[in-house]
Amino acid sequence: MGRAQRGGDRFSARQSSRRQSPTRRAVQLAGLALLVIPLTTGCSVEEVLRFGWPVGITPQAEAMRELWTWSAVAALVVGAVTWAAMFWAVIFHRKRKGDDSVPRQTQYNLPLEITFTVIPTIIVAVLFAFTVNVQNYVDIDAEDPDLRVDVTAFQWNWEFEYPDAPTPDGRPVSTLGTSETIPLLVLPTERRIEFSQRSNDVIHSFFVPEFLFKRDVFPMPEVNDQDNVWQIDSIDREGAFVGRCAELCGTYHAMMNFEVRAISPALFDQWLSLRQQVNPDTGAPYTAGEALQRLGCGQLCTPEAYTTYPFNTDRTHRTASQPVTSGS
Ligand SMILES: [Cu+2]
Repeated sequence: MGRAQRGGDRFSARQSSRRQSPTRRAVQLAGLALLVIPLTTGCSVEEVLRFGWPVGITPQAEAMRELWTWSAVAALVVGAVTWAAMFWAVIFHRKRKGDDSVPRQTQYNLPLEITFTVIPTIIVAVLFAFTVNVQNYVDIDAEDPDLRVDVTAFQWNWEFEYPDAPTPDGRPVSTLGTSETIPLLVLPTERRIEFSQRSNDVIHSFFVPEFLFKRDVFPMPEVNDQDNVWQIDSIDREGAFVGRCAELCGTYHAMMNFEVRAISPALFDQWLSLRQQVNPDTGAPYTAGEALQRLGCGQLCTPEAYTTYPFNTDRTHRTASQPVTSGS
């Protein structure tokens, strides 16, 4: 083989690699974007895999988040395979100029049709099994929870009662929200808590975004055949978390908020026992805020809610975003 011919071969090889370059460049760019976008937006892998969900604070929330993450990953994998097949057909099997022949027809290919039916059925069955598993865990009603809380919803506020903690007058410890105060739902971390909920009027919905869970609050749940009791294994992080009504229930629905205050079990026991005693300054049992203030555990024991604010019932009030101070 002469030197001139070898040079010619190298030239045509370079030419053909140049001809492939647009596709190759597109693939390289897509790969680079996949690497660079998560790195430059400062998102951690964990944050990316949450796909926008809040960070849950209960084991149930974490189980639901994992189900969501892996369902989304499975959907992305199926999506990538589908997009690849689509673009492969669009790019490499497109109609060429001057070629009017009909492409090879592949319909009624029985093995292919069976494969295309069986694979999605398996995907749906697997997703279904994982979903049922997590749902059963979220719906679990174990015997003897560490704490029981009765939740009552009404237009447009909440009452939280601790039925196993009576006050001197024999009624259970209760926290009632008003137009001026956001009710504080004080709960211990590291304990199994059972909520029983009912409504005094229309349908509401108990929703704490960090629980990644909400349940409709029905009037007369027994008559309406509703499972109104649910549990969480524990709250895994101390903090203040906003709670909301998630069912459109009338004029002030949007303002029907409360605040979960998750404190350590030892502090919670002190708080609950204070609430069963009379506050010498007022002559009445300690309110949720007074008892917290007495504990003095920094911001967590602030007597008023700070994740949301009370609503203003003055119908001529026109500044929606302005917080209203309680003055009490
Ligand atoms: Cu409501």
